[in-house]
Amino acid sequence: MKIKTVSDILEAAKASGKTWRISVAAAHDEPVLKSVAEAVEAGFVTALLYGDEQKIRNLAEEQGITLGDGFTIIPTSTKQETVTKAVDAVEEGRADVLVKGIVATASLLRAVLNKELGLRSGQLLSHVAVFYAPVYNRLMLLTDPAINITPNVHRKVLIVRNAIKVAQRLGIEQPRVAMLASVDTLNYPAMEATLDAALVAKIIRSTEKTNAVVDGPFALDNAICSDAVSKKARRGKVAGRANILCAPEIETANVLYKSLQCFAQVTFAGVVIGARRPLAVSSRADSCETKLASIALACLMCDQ
Ligand code: COD
Repeated sequence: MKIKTVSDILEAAKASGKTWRISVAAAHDEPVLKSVAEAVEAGFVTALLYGDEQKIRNLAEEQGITLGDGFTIIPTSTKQETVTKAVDAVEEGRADVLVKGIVATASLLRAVLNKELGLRSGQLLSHVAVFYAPVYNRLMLLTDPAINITPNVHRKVLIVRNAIKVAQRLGIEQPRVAMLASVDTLNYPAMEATLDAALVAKIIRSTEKTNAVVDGPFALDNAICSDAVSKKARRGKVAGRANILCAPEIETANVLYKSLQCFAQVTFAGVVIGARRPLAVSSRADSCETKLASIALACLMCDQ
Protein backbone atom coordinates (compact mmCIF):
# COMPACT_ATOMS: atom_id res chain seq x y z
CA MET A 1 0.00 0.00 0.00
CA LYS A 2 1.05 3.62 -0.59
CA ILE A 3 2.30 5.22 2.62
CA LYS A 4 1.49 8.94 2.71
CA THR A 5 1.02 9.63 6.42
CA VAL A 6 2.12 8.25 9.79
CA SER A 7 -1.28 6.53 10.16
CA ASP A 8 -0.51 4.72 6.92
CA ILE A 9 2.60 3.23 8.55
CA LEU A 10 0.32 1.57 11.09
CA GLU A 11 -2.08 0.47 8.38
CA ALA A 12 0.80 -1.03 6.38
CA ALA A 13 1.93 -3.08 9.39
CA LYS A 14 -1.64 -4.28 9.94
CA ALA A 15 -2.13 -5.09 6.25
CA SER A 16 1.15 -7.03 6.04
CA GLY A 17 -0.52 -10.14 7.46
CA LYS A 18 2.65 -10.68 9.52
CA THR A 19 3.06 -11.07 13.26
CA TRP A 20 6.34 -9.77 14.65
CA ARG A 21 7.59 -10.59 18.14
CA ILE A 22 8.50 -7.51 20.16
CA SER A 23 10.54 -7.23 23.35
CA VAL A 24 9.47 -4.24 25.44
CA ALA A 25 12.11 -2.82 27.80
CA ALA A 26 10.24 -1.38 30.82
CA ALA A 27 6.57 -1.82 29.91
CA HIS A 28 5.21 -0.49 33.26
CA ASP A 29 3.96 2.82 31.87
CA GLU A 30 0.49 3.77 30.64
CA PRO A 31 1.22 5.02 27.08
CA VAL A 32 3.77 2.25 26.55
CA LEU A 33 1.37 -0.48 27.64
CA LYS A 34 -1.56 1.03 25.73
CA SER A 35 0.44 1.26 22.50
CA VAL A 36 1.68 -2.32 22.84
CA ALA A 37 -1.86 -3.53 23.63
CA GLU A 38 -3.19 -1.78 20.50
CA ALA A 39 -0.49 -3.41 18.38
CA VAL A 40 -1.32 -6.84 19.85
CA GLU A 41 -5.04 -6.22 19.39
CA ALA A 42 -4.42 -5.18 15.75
CA GLY A 43 -2.74 -8.56 15.30
CA PHE A 44 0.68 -7.53 13.99
CA VAL A 45 2.70 -8.23 17.15
CA THR A 46 3.02 -10.50 20.15
CA ALA A 47 4.83 -8.96 23.11
CA LEU A 48 7.35 -9.88 25.77
CA LEU A 49 6.86 -7.32 28.54
CA TYR A 50 9.88 -6.70 30.79
CA GLY A 51 9.50 -4.63 33.96
CA ASP A 52 7.55 -4.30 37.20
CA GLU A 53 4.93 -7.06 36.91
CA GLN A 54 2.56 -5.68 39.55
CA LYS A 55 2.62 -2.23 37.97
CA ILE A 56 2.02 -3.72 34.52
CA ARG A 57 -0.97 -5.70 35.84
CA ASN A 58 -2.41 -2.69 37.70
CA LEU A 59 -2.08 -0.45 34.63
CA ALA A 60 -3.68 -3.11 32.45
CA GLU A 61 -6.63 -3.36 34.84
CA GLU A 62 -7.05 0.43 34.98
CA GLN A 63 -6.95 0.65 31.17
CA GLY A 64 -9.26 -2.35 30.60
CA ILE A 65 -6.46 -4.26 28.85
CA THR A 66 -6.68 -8.05 28.99
CA LEU A 67 -3.17 -9.49 29.13
CA GLY A 68 -4.10 -12.61 27.20
CA ASP A 69 -2.40 -14.81 24.60
CA GLY A 70 -0.35 -12.12 22.84
CA PHE A 71 1.50 -11.13 26.03
CA THR A 72 4.19 -12.67 28.22
CA ILE A 73 5.28 -10.76 31.32
CA ILE A 74 8.85 -11.28 32.50
CA PRO A 75 9.21 -9.62 35.92
CA THR A 76 12.42 -7.67 36.48
CA SER A 77 13.46 -5.62 39.47
CA THR A 78 16.16 -3.16 38.40
CA LYS A 79 16.53 -0.91 35.34
CA GLN A 80 19.72 -2.74 34.40
CA GLU A 81 18.07 -6.16 34.61
CA THR A 82 15.12 -4.88 32.56
CA VAL A 83 17.16 -3.53 29.65
CA THR A 84 19.60 -6.44 29.66
CA LYS A 85 16.86 -9.08 29.57
CA ALA A 86 14.85 -7.22 26.93
CA VAL A 87 17.94 -6.94 24.71
CA ASP A 88 18.82 -10.63 25.39
CA ALA A 89 15.44 -11.70 24.04
CA VAL A 90 16.25 -10.07 20.70
CA GLU A 91 19.85 -11.25 20.73
CA GLU A 92 18.73 -14.85 21.33
CA GLY A 93 16.16 -14.69 18.51
CA ARG A 94 13.10 -14.77 20.79
CA ALA A 95 12.01 -11.34 19.51
CA ASP A 96 12.30 -9.48 16.20
CA VAL A 97 12.11 -5.90 17.47
CA LEU A 98 13.27 -4.14 20.63
CA VAL A 99 10.85 -1.52 21.96
CA LYS A 100 11.96 1.29 24.26
CA GLY A 101 9.57 1.56 27.20
CA ILE A 102 9.89 3.87 30.21
CA VAL A 103 13.67 3.85 30.17
CA ALA A 104 16.33 6.40 29.16
CA THR A 105 17.52 6.09 25.56
CA ALA A 106 21.18 6.09 26.65
CA SER A 107 20.63 3.12 29.07
CA LEU A 108 18.90 1.09 26.40
CA LEU A 109 21.57 1.93 23.82
CA ARG A 110 24.40 0.95 26.15
CA ALA A 111 22.81 -2.51 26.47
CA VAL A 112 22.31 -2.67 22.69
CA LEU A 113 25.96 -1.68 22.10
CA ASN A 114 27.32 -4.13 24.70
CA LYS A 115 30.21 -5.93 23.03
CA GLU A 116 29.40 -9.41 24.43
CA LEU A 117 25.62 -9.51 24.64
CA GLY A 118 24.28 -6.63 22.59
CA LEU A 119 22.91 -6.24 19.09
CA ARG A 120 25.90 -4.70 17.32
CA SER A 121 26.11 -5.36 13.61
CA GLY A 122 29.21 -3.34 12.72
CA GLN A 123 26.98 -0.61 11.26
CA LEU A 124 26.29 2.81 12.74
CA LEU A 125 23.13 2.99 14.83
CA SER A 126 21.06 6.09 14.20
CA HIS A 127 17.56 7.31 14.90
CA VAL A 128 15.08 8.39 12.26
CA ALA A 129 11.86 10.18 13.20
CA VAL A 130 9.15 10.09 10.56
CA PHE A 131 6.27 12.57 10.54
CA TYR A 132 3.64 13.93 8.19
CA ALA A 133 3.74 17.64 7.41
CA PRO A 134 0.20 18.69 6.36
CA VAL A 135 1.37 22.13 5.18
CA TYR A 136 3.58 20.47 2.58
CA ASN A 137 1.45 17.35 2.18
CA ARG A 138 4.39 15.02 2.52
CA LEU A 139 6.04 12.52 4.80
CA MET A 140 9.26 13.90 6.30
CA LEU A 141 12.15 12.14 8.00
CA LEU A 142 14.27 13.86 10.64
CA THR A 143 17.62 12.49 11.77
CA ASP A 144 19.29 12.06 14.28
CA PRO A 145 17.44 13.38 17.35
CA ALA A 146 18.35 10.56 19.74
CA ILE A 147 21.71 8.80 19.37
CA ASN A 148 24.69 10.41 17.65
CA ILE A 149 25.65 13.44 19.72
CA THR A 150 28.22 15.29 17.57
CA PRO A 151 28.71 13.12 14.50
CA ASN A 152 31.75 13.80 12.29
CA VAL A 153 31.46 13.89 8.50
CA HIS A 154 31.94 10.13 8.18
CA ARG A 155 29.17 9.43 10.69
CA LYS A 156 26.90 11.95 8.98
CA VAL A 157 27.30 10.02 5.73
CA LEU A 158 26.24 6.84 7.58
CA ILE A 159 23.33 8.65 9.25
CA VAL A 160 22.10 9.82 5.84
CA ARG A 161 22.43 6.29 4.44
CA ASN A 162 20.32 4.91 7.30
CA ALA A 163 17.63 7.54 6.73
CA ILE A 164 17.56 6.78 3.00
CA LYS A 165 16.91 3.10 3.87
CA VAL A 166 13.94 4.07 6.02
CA ALA A 167 12.59 6.44 3.34
CA GLN A 168 12.85 3.76 0.67
CA ARG A 169 11.10 1.21 2.90
CA LEU A 170 8.26 3.74 3.13
CA GLY A 171 8.04 3.91 -0.65
CA ILE A 172 10.01 7.13 -1.18
CA GLU A 173 12.07 5.86 -4.10
CA GLN A 174 14.12 9.03 -4.64
CA PRO A 175 14.54 10.72 -1.28
CA ARG A 176 15.67 14.34 -1.30
CA VAL A 177 18.05 14.89 1.60
CA ALA A 178 18.76 18.35 3.02
CA MET A 179 21.83 18.74 5.20
CA LEU A 180 20.73 21.40 7.65
CA ALA A 181 22.64 24.39 8.97
CA SER A 182 21.48 27.91 9.77
CA VAL A 183 22.49 29.39 6.40
CA ASP A 184 22.66 28.12 2.81
CA THR A 185 26.22 29.04 2.01
CA LEU A 186 29.62 27.93 3.26
CA ASN A 187 30.75 29.88 6.27
CA TYR A 188 33.88 28.12 7.53
CA PRO A 189 35.37 28.13 10.13
CA ALA A 190 32.65 30.20 11.84
CA MET A 191 29.87 27.70 11.07
CA GLU A 192 31.36 24.23 10.89
CA ALA A 193 27.97 22.68 10.13
CA THR A 194 27.98 24.40 6.73
CA LEU A 195 31.23 22.71 5.71
CA ASP A 196 30.10 19.30 7.01
CA ALA A 197 26.84 19.66 5.06
CA ALA A 198 28.65 20.43 1.81
CA LEU A 199 31.14 17.60 2.36
CA VAL A 200 28.48 14.98 3.11
CA ALA A 201 26.55 15.99 0.01
CA LYS A 202 29.71 15.82 -2.11
CA ILE A 203 30.85 12.47 -0.67
CA ILE A 204 27.48 10.84 -1.27
CA ARG A 205 27.16 12.32 -4.78
CA SER A 206 30.60 11.11 -5.80
CA THR A 207 30.83 7.73 -4.06
CA GLU A 208 27.38 6.20 -3.73
CA LYS A 209 25.07 4.54 -6.18
CA THR A 210 21.82 5.83 -4.81
CA ASN A 211 18.57 7.21 -6.15
CA ALA A 212 18.63 9.78 -3.37
CA VAL A 213 19.68 13.37 -3.97
CA VAL A 214 21.70 14.95 -1.16
CA ASP A 215 22.41 18.68 -0.94
CA GLY A 216 23.48 21.25 1.62
CA PRO A 217 23.97 23.39 3.53
CA PHE A 218 20.34 24.46 3.86
CA ALA A 219 18.56 26.67 6.34
CA LEU A 220 15.38 24.81 7.32
CA ASP A 221 12.99 27.08 5.39
CA ASN A 222 14.93 26.72 2.16
CA ALA A 223 14.99 22.95 2.58
CA ILE A 224 11.25 22.48 2.93
CA CYS A 225 9.35 25.50 1.69
CA SER A 226 9.21 26.43 -1.98
CA ASP A 227 8.10 30.02 -1.18
CA ALA A 228 11.27 30.61 0.81
CA VAL A 229 13.32 29.21 -2.05
CA SER A 230 11.84 31.57 -4.61
CA LYS A 231 12.51 34.56 -2.34
CA LYS A 232 16.09 33.56 -1.57
CA ALA A 233 16.90 31.99 -4.95
CA ARG A 234 18.29 28.72 -3.56
CA ARG A 235 18.39 26.22 -6.44
CA GLY A 236 18.65 22.47 -6.95
CA LYS A 237 16.45 19.35 -6.74
CA VAL A 238 16.33 19.38 -2.95
CA ALA A 239 15.62 23.09 -2.37
CA GLY A 240 12.10 23.56 -1.02
CA ARG A 241 11.28 19.87 -1.56
CA ALA A 242 13.36 17.94 0.98
CA ASN A 243 11.84 14.88 2.60
CA ILE A 244 14.86 13.91 4.72
CA LEU A 245 16.24 16.53 7.11
CA CYS A 246 19.66 15.70 8.49
CA ALA A 247 20.53 17.96 11.42
CA PRO A 248 24.14 18.90 12.21
CA GLU A 249 24.06 17.41 15.73
CA ILE A 250 21.71 15.94 18.32
CA GLU A 251 20.67 19.28 19.88
CA THR A 252 19.27 20.74 16.67
CA ALA A 253 17.49 17.52 15.75
CA ASN A 254 16.12 16.94 19.25
CA VAL A 255 14.89 20.54 19.67
CA LEU A 256 13.20 20.36 16.26
CA TYR A 257 11.58 17.03 17.22
CA LYS A 258 10.38 18.33 20.60
CA SER A 259 9.17 21.61 19.06
CA LEU A 260 6.98 19.71 16.65
CA GLN A 261 5.82 17.43 19.48
CA CYS A 262 5.08 20.21 22.00
CA PHE A 263 3.93 23.17 19.87
CA ALA A 264 2.16 21.26 17.12
CA GLN A 265 1.26 17.87 18.70
CA VAL A 266 2.87 16.09 15.78
CA THR A 267 2.74 12.29 15.78
CA PHE A 268 6.04 10.63 14.94
CA ALA A 269 7.16 7.13 14.12
CA GLY A 270 10.66 6.69 15.54
CA VAL A 271 13.05 3.90 14.67
CA VAL A 272 16.70 3.08 15.28
CA ILE A 273 18.42 1.13 12.55
CA GLY A 274 21.94 -0.18 12.19
CA ALA A 275 21.70 -2.80 14.95
CA ARG A 276 21.03 -6.47 14.15
CA ARG A 277 17.31 -5.80 14.57
CA PRO A 278 15.31 -2.55 14.47
CA LEU A 279 14.45 -0.67 17.65
CA ALA A 280 11.19 1.25 18.18
CA VAL A 281 12.37 4.37 19.98
CA SER A 282 10.12 7.23 21.00
CA SER A 283 10.64 9.86 23.64
CA ARG A 284 9.31 8.97 27.11
CA ALA A 285 6.87 11.92 26.92
CA ASP A 286 5.56 10.96 23.48
CA SER A 287 1.91 10.08 22.94
CA CYS A 288 0.48 6.60 22.71
CA GLU A 289 -0.04 7.24 18.95
CA THR A 290 3.67 7.98 18.47
CA LYS A 291 4.66 4.87 20.43
CA LEU A 292 2.27 2.70 18.39
CA ALA A 293 3.47 4.17 15.07
CA SER A 294 7.08 3.59 16.19
CA ILE A 295 6.36 -0.08 16.86
CA ALA A 296 4.71 -0.39 13.43
CA LEU A 297 7.65 1.29 11.67
CA ALA A 298 10.24 -0.86 13.47
CA CYS A 299 8.26 -3.96 12.44
CA LEU A 300 8.19 -2.83 8.80
CA MET A 301 11.96 -2.22 8.94
CA CYS A 302 12.46 -5.94 9.75
CA ASP A 303 11.81 -6.59 6.05
CA GLN A 304 14.72 -4.43 4.91
N1 COD B 1 26.54 3.14 16.41
C1 COD B 1 27.34 2.07 16.54
N2 COD B 1 28.24 1.95 17.53
C2 COD B 1 28.35 2.97 18.40
C3 COD B 1 27.55 4.13 18.34
C4 COD B 1 26.60 4.19 17.27
N3 COD B 1 25.78 5.23 17.11
N4 COD B 1 27.88 4.95 19.36
C5 COD B 1 28.86 4.34 20.03
N5 COD B 1 29.14 3.15 19.47
C6 COD B 1 30.14 2.16 19.88
C7 COD B 1 31.55 2.75 19.81
O1 COD B 1 32.09 2.50 18.55
C8 COD B 1 32.27 2.01 20.91
O2 COD B 1 32.70 0.75 20.47
C9 COD B 1 31.16 1.77 21.95
O3 COD B 1 29.92 1.87 21.26
C10 COD B 1 31.20 2.79 23.07
O4 COD B 1 31.33 4.06 22.46
P1 COD B 1 31.19 5.41 23.29
O5 COD B 1 32.10 5.34 24.47
O6 COD B 1 31.30 6.56 22.36
O7 COD B 1 29.69 5.27 23.68
P2 COD B 1 28.90 5.56 25.00
O8 COD B 1 28.51 4.27 25.63
O9 COD B 1 29.59 6.59 25.87
O10 COD B 1 27.64 6.29 24.34
C11 COD B 1 26.88 5.71 23.36
C12 COD B 1 25.51 6.36 23.47
C13 COD B 1 24.66 5.93 22.30
C14 COD B 1 24.88 5.92 24.77
C15 COD B 1 25.73 7.92 23.45
O11 COD B 1 26.15 8.28 22.19
C16 COD B 1 24.54 8.70 23.92
O12 COD B 1 24.34 8.88 25.11
N6 COD B 1 23.73 9.20 22.96
C17 COD B 1 22.63 10.07 23.27
C18 COD B 1 21.50 9.31 23.91
C19 COD B 1 20.54 10.28 24.53
O13 COD B 1 20.72 10.73 25.65
N7 COD B 1 19.51 10.64 23.80
C20 COD B 1 18.64 11.64 24.29
C21 COD B 1 17.59 12.01 23.37
S1 COD B 1 16.28 10.86 23.41
